[in-house]
Amino acid sequence: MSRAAITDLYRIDDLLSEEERAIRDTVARFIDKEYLPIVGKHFRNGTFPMELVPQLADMGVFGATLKGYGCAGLSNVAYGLILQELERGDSGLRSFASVQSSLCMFPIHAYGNEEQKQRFLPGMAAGKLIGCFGLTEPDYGSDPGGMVTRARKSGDEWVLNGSKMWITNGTIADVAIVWAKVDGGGAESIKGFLVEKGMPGYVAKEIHGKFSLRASFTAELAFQDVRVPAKNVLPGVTGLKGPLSCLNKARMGIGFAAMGAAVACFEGAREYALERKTFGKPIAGFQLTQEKLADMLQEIVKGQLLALRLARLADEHGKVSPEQVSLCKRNNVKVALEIARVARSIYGANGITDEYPPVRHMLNLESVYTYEGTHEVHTLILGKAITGLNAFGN
Ligand code: TGC
Ligand code: FAD
Repeated sequence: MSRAAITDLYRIDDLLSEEERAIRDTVARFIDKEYLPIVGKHFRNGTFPMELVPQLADMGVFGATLKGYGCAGLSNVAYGLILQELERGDSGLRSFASVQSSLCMFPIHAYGNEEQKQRFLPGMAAGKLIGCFGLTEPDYGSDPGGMVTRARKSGDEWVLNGSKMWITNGTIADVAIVWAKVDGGGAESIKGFLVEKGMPGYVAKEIHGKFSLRASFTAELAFQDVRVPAKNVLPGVTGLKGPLSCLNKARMGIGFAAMGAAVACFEGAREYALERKTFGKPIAGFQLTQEKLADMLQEIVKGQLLALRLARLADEHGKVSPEQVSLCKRNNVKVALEIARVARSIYGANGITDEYPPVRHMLNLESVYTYEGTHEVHTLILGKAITGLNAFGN
């Protein structure tokens, strides 16, 4: 059986439309030709290949599911397949696209006024304007409702004070969507502010020392009396449901994306196992290695079906429930992380180097396990849906 036929043992390909397959294959070719040859260098150096952004834009990656404003208007399935291929390259590349599309363009499209949409979306779709999403704070990650970033009304402006932590693309963003509580209110008062690069009092500082998501920029954002014009507030949403609705989109994409990392690890490990010989025969011929490969493939097939079903539900019904999203993100990231670890073991000592992909994916997936809602947060979202009891806090 060919490599592709083995990975797609259940012919999931047959469940996709021609358009979905075409966009996936276009992105896959881009990853193989343009990205895989350079990803190791970027991971080692802690950099991101900005020169590839125009090509990503040309393929319709940014704001892929949105309609109008230069966006491709694709299905959720097509978007998921794009993210799967990007993460087959590296989580850093996929994160760039998720943040730009689901976390920045989506809220402007869903909650912005016409002037904001015209001002930001076409440039973002073209990759000429980069966005970032500021929800997490140094002391409030899993519980964003506790955020202390505040905005106070002053004439026709808002005065923003506070900080955000672990913000993907923070140092390169032209616009940051910053979620803040207004006028001394609680979580129900949270609003989204479009904070633009260069606004006095706004500083983005790169976070160094990461062992994960190295081929991605991650920043701390600080706001000291930043005067944000009223025209830069998203008028269409108030409360925690604003940022959380963006997360639904991004988490659904991560369900597909994690399977991309898993496929890269599985295919690489299979190839390596067929070539590497010990005790006079390929390690792929040992039953223990075969069990590892069988477990990996089994979880990939299940995870891909899960992601596909979730996105189809979203396409057919216009929305999915948070617990449907949580189940997919929770399962697929966990199994992808296990697959990356097992793949790493098949490579033996070679597996700990950056010459082969599994340890890079393994390290990245540690972040994916934590961001977009930690594994534990998704457990509790499901727990609440199953029992009706809230196990989050008091
Ligand atoms: P709770 O009382 O449950 O809800 C508050 C309000 O929000 C509504 N809501 C949702 N709306 C839309 N989608 C969802 N998934 C929603 N979940 C809740 C809810 O109906 C309510 O609305 P209303 O109108 O009644 O006020 O809120 P809580 O404070 O108990 O928190 C719930 C919890 C823990 C599930 C939530 O806060 C959570 O998901 N925490 C995790 C935070 C998180 O995921 N942060 C991610 C930051 S961004 C990121 O990581 C980007 S990584 C880069 C990349 O993607 O590549
Ligand atoms: P904490 O909330 O402090 O959690 C620590 C541990 O406690 C976790 O294991 C958690 O599951 C557990 N825990 C917490 N509460 C409970 C509970 N009630 N019950 C059981 N266990 C619990 N954020 C953004 O806003 N924008 C971004 O662009 C962004 N990009 C990121 C990029 C990277 C590389 C990383 C690593 C993070 C990024 N984040 C971003 C932040 C990310 O969303 C948070 O790290 C995540 O939400 C968890 O918050 P925390 O790190 O503060 O952990």
